Amino acid sequence: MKTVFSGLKPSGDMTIGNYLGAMKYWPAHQGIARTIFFVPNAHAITVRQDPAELRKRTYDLIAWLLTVGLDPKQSIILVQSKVSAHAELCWILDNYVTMGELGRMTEYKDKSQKLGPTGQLVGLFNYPVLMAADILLYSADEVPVGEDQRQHLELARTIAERFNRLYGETFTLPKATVPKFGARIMSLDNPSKKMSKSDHPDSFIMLAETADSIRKKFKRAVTDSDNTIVYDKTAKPAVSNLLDIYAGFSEEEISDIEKRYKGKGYGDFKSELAELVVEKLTSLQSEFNTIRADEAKLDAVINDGSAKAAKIANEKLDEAKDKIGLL
Ligand code: ATP
Ligand code: LTN
Repeated sequence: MKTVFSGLKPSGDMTIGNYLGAMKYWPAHQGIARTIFFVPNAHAITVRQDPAELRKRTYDLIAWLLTVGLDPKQSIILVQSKVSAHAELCWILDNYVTMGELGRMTEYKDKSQKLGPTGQLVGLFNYPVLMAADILLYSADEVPVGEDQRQHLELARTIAERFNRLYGETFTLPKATVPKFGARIMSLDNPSKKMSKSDHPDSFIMLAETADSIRKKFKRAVTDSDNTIVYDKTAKPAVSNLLDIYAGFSEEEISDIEKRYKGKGYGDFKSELAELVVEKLTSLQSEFNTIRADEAKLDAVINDGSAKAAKIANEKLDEAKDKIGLL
């Protein structure tokens, strides 16, 4: 049975980009594969976080994972900071990757440029190695993520191959599985930038966004110059992004949506898109609110899942330590 593993970091409120590019696809793997999902909260501290907010968002995320259909009876659900093997394997793997390789990571280049010298923390630079440790500890075969994480997955694979070559078969080589549609939802006010939960509020729609705010944000979303609903990522990036969002929520083919809007303009399209998203998110939100209200139950999910995960992770960590001569 193959292992499917992925996670979302609690660095802001979940957006429809996180949902359409990643989370939405996770529950379908349950029952078919060994499924492990986690909250990489140690990754979130590579950018300054308010401690109370970080704690709250970690619970929010666990509640969202349950809301979209992950079942603690079928999947292992853990919080990264509860399993110390992640940090330990990260240190080991640090010695099998070069500064040059990490310096080429586009997410690091973008974030460090945006943050300036005081934000260029060692943890931010080392982020992809902790991510490799996360994945390799659980012998993940498939890691379902959005397009932006492909490069990090390739690095995890390179590190695993290098280690295996030196010490014999130790780590499973992971593969990114990126969805055909929705893998790169763009910002609503700038279709050349990916929608990101740590960006400014007009650029994204949160899963927790209110109905009024969803309507306002779609109304304000940038469009392209002619008034036609046609999917063309190069010539019409803004409308193509809105079509991706539409298709992601309605589960329709883009070509069917285009046909329905033939002869109609942006106004109709945007307001109907807003209503579709309002309907979907309102129903997810009501389920989320029920699940989120029971923090004791969330604690039980976290503790139980993290204990199960620690067993798997510690075994792999011990194997790696043994291979390189660490007692
Ligand atoms: P941050 O802004 O803090 O970097 P983020 O919004 O980019 O956060 P992550 O927690 O880094 O989100 O990503 C979680 C998952 O969501 C990953 O699999 C990532 O590829 C996916 N994802 C993030 N943004 C998008 C997007 N705009 N479109 C599609 N998938 C996305
Ligand atoms: N960097 C990832 C979050 C992440 C992750 C992982 C995803 C950290 N460790 C392991 C999959 C597997 C991101 O989505 N930005």
